[in-house]
Amino acid sequence: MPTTHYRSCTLCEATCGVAIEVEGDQVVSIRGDDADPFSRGYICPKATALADLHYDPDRLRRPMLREGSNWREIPWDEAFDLTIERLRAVRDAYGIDAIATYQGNPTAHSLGLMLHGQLFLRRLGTRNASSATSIDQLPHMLAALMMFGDQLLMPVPDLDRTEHMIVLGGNPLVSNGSVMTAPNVKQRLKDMRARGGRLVVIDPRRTETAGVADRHLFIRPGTDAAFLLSFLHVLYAEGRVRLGRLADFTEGIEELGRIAARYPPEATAAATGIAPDDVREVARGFADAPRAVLYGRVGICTQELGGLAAWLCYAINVVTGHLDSPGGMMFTTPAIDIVPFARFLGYDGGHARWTSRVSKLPEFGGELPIVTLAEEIETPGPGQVRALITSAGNPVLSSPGGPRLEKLLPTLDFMVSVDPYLNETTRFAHLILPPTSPLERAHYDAALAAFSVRNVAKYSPPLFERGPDQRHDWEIYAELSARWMAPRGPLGAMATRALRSTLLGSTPETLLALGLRTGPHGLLKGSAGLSLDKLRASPHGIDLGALEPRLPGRLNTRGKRIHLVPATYVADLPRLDERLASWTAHGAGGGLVLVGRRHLRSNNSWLHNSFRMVKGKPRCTLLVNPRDAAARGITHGDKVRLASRTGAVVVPVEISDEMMPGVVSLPHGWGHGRPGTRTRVANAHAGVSANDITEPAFVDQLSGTAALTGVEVTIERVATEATQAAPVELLEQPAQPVEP
Ligand SMILES: Nc1nc2c(c(=O)[nH]1)N[C@H]1C(S)=C(S)[C@@H](COP(=O)(O)OP(=O)(O)OC[C@H]3O[C@@H](n4cnc5c(=O)[nH]c(N)nc54)[C@H](O)[C@@H]3O)O[C@H]1N2
Ligand SMILES: Nc1nc2c(c(=O)[nH]1)N[C@H]1C(S)=C(S)[C@@H](COP(=O)(O)OP(=O)(O)OC[C@H]3O[C@@H](n4cnc5c(=O)[nH]c(N)nc54)[C@H](O)[C@@H]3O)O[C@H]1N2
Ligand code: SF4
Ligand SMILES: [Mo]
Repeated sequence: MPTTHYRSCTLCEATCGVAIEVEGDQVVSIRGDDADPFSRGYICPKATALADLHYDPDRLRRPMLREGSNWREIPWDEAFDLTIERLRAVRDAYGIDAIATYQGNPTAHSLGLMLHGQLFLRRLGTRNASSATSIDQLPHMLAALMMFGDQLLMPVPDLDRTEHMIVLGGNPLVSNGSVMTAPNVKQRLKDMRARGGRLVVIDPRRTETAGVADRHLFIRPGTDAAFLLSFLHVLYAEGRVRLGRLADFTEGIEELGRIAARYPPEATAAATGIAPDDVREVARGFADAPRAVLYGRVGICTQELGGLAAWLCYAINVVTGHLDSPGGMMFTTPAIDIVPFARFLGYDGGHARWTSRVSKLPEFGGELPIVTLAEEIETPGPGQVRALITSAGNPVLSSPGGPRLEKLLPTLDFMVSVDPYLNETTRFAHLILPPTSPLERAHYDAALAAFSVRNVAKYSPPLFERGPDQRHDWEIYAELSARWMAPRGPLGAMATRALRSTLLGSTPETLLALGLRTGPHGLLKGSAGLSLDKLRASPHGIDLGALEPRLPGRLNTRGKRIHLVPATYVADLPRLDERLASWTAHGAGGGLVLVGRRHLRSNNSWLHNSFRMVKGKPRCTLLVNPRDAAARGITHGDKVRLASRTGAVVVPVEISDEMMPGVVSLPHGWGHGRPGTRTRVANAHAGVSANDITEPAFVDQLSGTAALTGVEVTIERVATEATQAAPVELLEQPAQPVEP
C-alpha cells in the first residue's frame, strides 16, 4: 500500500509543499500538496528532482579519499581524523587565516548546515571565510545593515496585497522568487492584476515575468543606480515624496533630495537607455499607487554598482511611504527570529572592519568576497591561503574566473568538501564528506521563512531513515567541531567524547524546538503558541497570517531610526559619476555586454545530473538581439566564440528580440564534462560555464559583490566543427596526495 509523505521542497526559495507517494523504499510520485496553506498545490518541474537526487547512482554515500587521481571510500572515523589532522597542520604552520572556507547556496536550505555548519565554519575564526552571499544578495544585506541596523532585516514585497509592483533585475516567474519566498509567483501576480494592480518589469531582457507585465523597459546592464537616482529625482522634483508615518523615525530625507537633484532623467538616459519620459511615468505611477512595492533582485546586486542600486531600491520604498505598509515592502514576523539566532551562530553584522590581504576588498558580516579566493591562494606571503573547506558550493562553476580557480585548487596543501557530488569543484578535494539526501533529513526553512510573503511555519520529518554508514550535514559538522575543539594530548580523547555527546545532542530539532518556543509566535502567545509538537501535528504547515507593520520596533539602529543616507553610500557616488560620464560619452558604443538567465528546470550548477532536468533541447545557449547578430553575420543556431578580457567559450546562438540591443544572455551553472568529475548525466549535457568569462577583478568595490552582469564581451562566428571551448588546462601540477 502506498503511503503519502508531506514535506517542503528544499530546492529553491519558494518552499512549496510536496506530497510524495511512497511504496516501501520507492518514491511512486511527487505532486503538489493541495493542503499546504502557502503553496496550495503548486510545484514546479524541479520538485521531481528530489527523487532523482535521492536515487542518483552518482551521489556519494560515504567519505571519499583521493590518492592522485584515484578515489576510494574510507570509513567516517578515518575521514574525520584526517580532516582535523590536516587542518591543524595548516593552522599550526601558517595560522588560521591560511584556511579558507566557502559555503554555497544550499546552506540556506538546510537547518543542519545553518546550525552546526556555521558553528564549525564560523567559529574557526579565519578571515578567509566566504560564501555565495558575495555572488548574490550581499548588497541587499548591506543596505539592511546600514539602513535598518541588521544585515538580516531585508524587507520583502507584500505580494498578495500590493497593487503596483516594479521588478528590477529579477525574473520570479522562472526563479520562483528570491528574498521573496512565494510559491507560485505567477498566480500571485495574476491575482494582483485581477484586482486592478499593475506590474512593471525593468530588465535588459524581455523575460518571462515581463511577458505577464503591463510594461517592460529595457535597461542597460549595470546602470540601475543611475536610473534609480533619476527616479528619486522625479519624486523630489514633483513633490511626490510622502513618508507618512515613517517620517517620525527616518533620517536624511533632505539629504537624499539634494543627492537626487544631481541626477535628472535627462542626465542618465544615455547611460541607462531609459527615456526621461519613461522614468517620469514609472516614478509617478509608483508614487501615486496606494499599495506599491519596488523589488530589486539578483540582477541589481551582481553588478559593479550593486551596493548603490540595492540601497536606492529600499530608499525609494521609504520616501514613497511604501516601506512597512501593507501592499508595500514589509518586514516579516517569522516563527523563528533569525536575528538573535544568527548572532548566536557567530554572524556579527559589520562592514569593512578589515579588508582582504591582496586586493583590499571589504569584509562583510565576517566574510570576505569569494572573488578574493583565487588571489589569496595565488599570492605568496604571510596569510597566504593553503587549505580550503568547501561546503555545499561549487565555486569553479559559480564564481567568476572558474578556470583560474581550477589551476589553483590543486596547489593547496589540503582541501576538503562537504558535498554529495564529485563535481567541478570537489574533484580537487583530498577528501569529500557526503551528507544524506534531502529526503533522508528533517527540514525546517529557518532562513527562507524569514523572507516569506506570508508568515508560515512547516516542519518536515525525514521520509527515509539514513543508513548506519551515512551522516547528515549537521552530524558531519558536529563531529568536526568536537574533534577540532578538543585539546591534543592525553585528555584529547575524553574531551572529544564529551564534546561529541553535547554537540550531537544538540540536534537541529532541539534547537528548532527552542527557536519556535522563544520566537514571536511561541510562548508569547500562551499555551496556544507554536511549538515543534504543534508543527509535527500539522504536516501541511501552519499559516501565521499576513505580514504586519513592524517599525520602528524592529529597527536595530541606534534610537530606532531609519538611516536613509548612510555615509558609506555617499562616499561611493563618485564611482557612479565616473561610470555615468563614461557611459554617456560612449553610449552603447556598438560593444556587447553579458547578462545571465535562469531556467525553470535548472538550479545553479547542481541539478543537471537529473535526466528529467536536462532532457529536451540544449538550454545553454547565447541569446543575441537580431540587430547585433546581423551586424556580425551570425544566424540562428550558429556557434560563436564568446570572449571577455579573461576567457572565452564556444556556444550556440539563439537570435531573439527578447534581448536589448547590445546585450547578450548566457545562463550560468553549466560547463560540466570537465575531467575527473562523476556526474554522468550532467557531463553528457555539458554546456559551457558563464564564469569561464566573468572576471574576479570586475567587482562592486563598495560591497565586494562580484559583477556577473555587464561584463564586456565580443562574439564571433566559428566554424561549425568547433563545438567546445578551448580546453582548459587542468591539473597541470600533479595533485598532492593525502597520506592517510
Ligand atoms: N555568472 C553567474 N554566476 C552565478 C550566478 C549568476 O546569476 N550568474 N548566480 C549566483 C548565485 S545567485 C548563487 S546563489 C551561486 C550559487 O553558487 P554555489 O552555491 O557555489 O553553487 P551551486 O551550484 O548552488 O552548488 C551547490 C553545491 O552544493 C551541493 N549540495 C547540494 N545540496 C547539498 C546539501 O544538502 N548539503 C551539502 N553539503 N551540499 C549540497 C551540490 O552538490 C553543489 O556542489 O551562483 C552564483 N553564480
Ligand atoms: N529555476 C531556477 N530557480 C532559481 C535558481 C535557478 O538557478 N534556477 N537560482 C536560485 C537563486 S540561487 C537565486 S539567487 C534566485 C535569483 O532570482 P532572480 O533574481 O529572479 O534571478 P534571475 O532569474 O537570474 O533574474 C535576474 C534578472 O536580472 C536581469 N538583469 C541582468 N543584469 C541586469 C541589470 O544590470 N539590471 C537589471 N535591472 N536587470 C538585470 C536578467 O536579465 C534577469 O532577468 O533564483 C533562485 N531560483
Ligand atoms: S518552485 Fe519548484 S524547486 Fe522551488 S520549492 Fe517549489 S517545487 Fe521546489
Ligand atoms: Mo543565489
